[in-house]
Amino acid sequence: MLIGGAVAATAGVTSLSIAATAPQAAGADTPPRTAPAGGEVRRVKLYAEKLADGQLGYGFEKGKASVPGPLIELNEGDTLHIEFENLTDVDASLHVHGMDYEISSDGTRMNRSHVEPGGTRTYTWRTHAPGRRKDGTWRAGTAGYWHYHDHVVGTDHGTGGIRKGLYGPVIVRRKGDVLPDPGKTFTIVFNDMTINNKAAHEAPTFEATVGDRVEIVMITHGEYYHTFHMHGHRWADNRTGMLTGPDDPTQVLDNKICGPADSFGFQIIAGEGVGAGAWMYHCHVQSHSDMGMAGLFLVKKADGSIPEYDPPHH
Ligand SMILES: [Cu+2]
Repeated sequence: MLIGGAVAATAGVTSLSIAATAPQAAGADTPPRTAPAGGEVRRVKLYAEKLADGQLGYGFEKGKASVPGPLIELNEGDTLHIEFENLTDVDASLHVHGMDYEISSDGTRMNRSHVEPGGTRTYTWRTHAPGRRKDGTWRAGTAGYWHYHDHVVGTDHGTGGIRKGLYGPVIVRRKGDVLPDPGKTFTIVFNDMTINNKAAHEAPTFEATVGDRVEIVMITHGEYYHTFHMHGHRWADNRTGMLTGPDDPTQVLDNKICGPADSFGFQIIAGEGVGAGAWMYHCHVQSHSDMGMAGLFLVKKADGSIPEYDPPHH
């Protein structure tokens, strides 16, 4: 397993990924790669900084912050030490959902685990596999689609930080979980009335080729409830978003209600059974989609073309 510089070299600064094998689009015809067992102790640098447009972002390198922040991927049993440096001019922090962390890694002002401008602090996240407690009850594992965010900027709940873009995705995998194709994990955040803090009607576009195994991490922040809808593709409403077999009773969806700080994720085979096209994803609250909470999942044919797609002219 890799961390920090080695990962940045292979996966760019937008993703902290396990990169276990050489990137190779497997498509849906060959067995997908699967997650290894965890247990690694890993380290990474994370910066919070002001972006050119006045928003705030997290990034693995100075000057490379983004909204959403970079994807952090772990396997159950891994421990991650995050050396967080606050390059903004206000107090900021790192608070995560779903992980095991001590109060000193809470990222809140109440227990002085925030970071002053120019300061650094190491936050430690631990994860664990599921198992039986000594009392016989079952303890859930950490695996899931989670997220991190600031908890200090603006208010003691990080309302200003989240509003300006200080949030990002975390995926914890269980040994044997199917992995998406390299570079095909996309994060979609409904934050107030924006998608990934983009202006209305300028939601991000995601691209894949028919047969790619694509993974979506969907997070909600802000003031409103939304419904996340994807055209032409469906997922299962469970931890992985995939059914385990013919008798798995999990409901299959193409639309899911989501509220502030919710997160979920799933994998789809791009264009499976429906082919290439400019497939929409959007909030299905009608006034919200009309106000611009809609983007495109561009699924290309093998030759790169997208039937019936008329790209926007700027
Ligand atoms: Cu909405």
